[in-house]
Amino acid sequence: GQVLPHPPGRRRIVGDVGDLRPDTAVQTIMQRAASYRPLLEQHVFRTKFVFVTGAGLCAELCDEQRFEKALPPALEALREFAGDGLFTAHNDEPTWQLAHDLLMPAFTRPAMQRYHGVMLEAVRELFEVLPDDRPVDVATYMTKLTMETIARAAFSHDFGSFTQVEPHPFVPAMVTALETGRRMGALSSLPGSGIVRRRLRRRNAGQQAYIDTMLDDLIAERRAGARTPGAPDDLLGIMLEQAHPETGERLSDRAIRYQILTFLVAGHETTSGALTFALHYLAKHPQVLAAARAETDAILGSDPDAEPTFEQVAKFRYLRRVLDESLRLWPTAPGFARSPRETTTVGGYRMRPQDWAIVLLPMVHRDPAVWGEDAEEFDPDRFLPERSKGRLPHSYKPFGTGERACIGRQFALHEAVLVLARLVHRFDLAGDPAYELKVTERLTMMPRGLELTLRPRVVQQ
Ligand code: MNH
Repeated sequence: GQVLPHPPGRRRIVGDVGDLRPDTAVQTIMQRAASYRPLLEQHVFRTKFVFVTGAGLCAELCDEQRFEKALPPALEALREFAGDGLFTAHNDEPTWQLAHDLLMPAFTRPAMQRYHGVMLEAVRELFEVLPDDRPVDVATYMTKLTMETIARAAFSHDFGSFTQVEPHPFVPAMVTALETGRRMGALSSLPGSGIVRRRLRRRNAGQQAYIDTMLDDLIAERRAGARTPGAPDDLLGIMLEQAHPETGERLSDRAIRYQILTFLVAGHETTSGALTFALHYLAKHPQVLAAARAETDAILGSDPDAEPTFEQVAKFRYLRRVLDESLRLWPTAPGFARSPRETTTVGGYRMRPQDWAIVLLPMVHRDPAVWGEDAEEFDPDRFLPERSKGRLPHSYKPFGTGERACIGRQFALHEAVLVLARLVHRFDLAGDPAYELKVTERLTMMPRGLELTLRPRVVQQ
């Protein structure tokens, strides 16, 4: 067979496990990959991983004619939790097309207008509970906000995140279930791990039962009220009431449960991570913060309670660049996997349909061939139209690619820009100057230990 570029250190049995730890695995691979472009190979026990680190190779894998989405072990493991929901469905599973066709209309521009009000209200409630005289853990509050926003917008369900100190019990239950899935996935390549996996599943049973009951109640509640006029036409309403316009097919209750879980998971942690990274960079770069704030003042005026209209959100061009640049350095979904439709050669290596490679986004997004020698620096102006012109296509992919790309992209961008605008317009951001960015990994990337004091701004007249 062919020999792929492989950093030294591979051992018998464990392969390249070395100092890989679940909560820093992506960052460890990033370090190992430092001088491996456009790709490298790693073995974790018996599983072979190919990571794509170069923008040119990423562009090739984004060619939908030749390649398609693949489910690497981490996503395969997530099926334990989210089944054939949109995110974890195999390309040829019929539920994907059905759910995709049914739900796409919920992410069009007119639909987004309906979510705008939900997003504004969630921010208002956040401001009521956000302490403004002491450092707060930014990720905690951003996660409450995005969780509440997706739950209300998609399922008209209030999690009460703002009125409780502790997160809604669904959140730890979900984290445990996800963690169990991840562990089982990691074990799947280990011979003789059946007993451990059964034990893990048993230990998770209580959490899973809690989640299942909650979702069943949510569905039953809505079913009971379905005939009352004015039942909300949110994602849940669409899934319960609509048949496919051409085939007449409907989603089963089980399929609906998987989609709800998918949207709750996919729809909140990625966005809260993006917001938290952006706030970190804003606090670290006073000139960037000043420019962002000047923009909010120009658009919203001097009243700190002013809320943007739907149309105004698209006008925060500078804040959008801040967000884009944050997602360049720290794409909160750090990768996606691709397989060739037919056996082919990429970068001089043969790939068969059963092979897959993971596009390692933080590396592609820092490829100096595209982003320059200062690729590691935070500079929102990289995304100015005049500087983006002529850039290699597919060198910036925080929302994935092709027909399996993120369905919630516009939702996430609208929400994140709106929240950033309200925050920088209203507050001064004071961080600990000694804080160095630390990143923790679950399924997504999230700053760890970032604390900021958000003091009401002193407005100079
Ligand atoms: Mn989202 C798919 C990133 C916000 C719902 N999302 C993807 C993929 C990436 C991604 C990357 C493709 C994964 C793959 O190819 O395996 N998503 C993000 C990021 C943010 C985000 C970085 C925020 C920032 N995502 C959201 C939001 C929602 C959402 C908000 C819901 C409202 N995402 C999805 C769903 C899919 C997805 C559903 C699966 C789409 C499909 O395969 O049909």
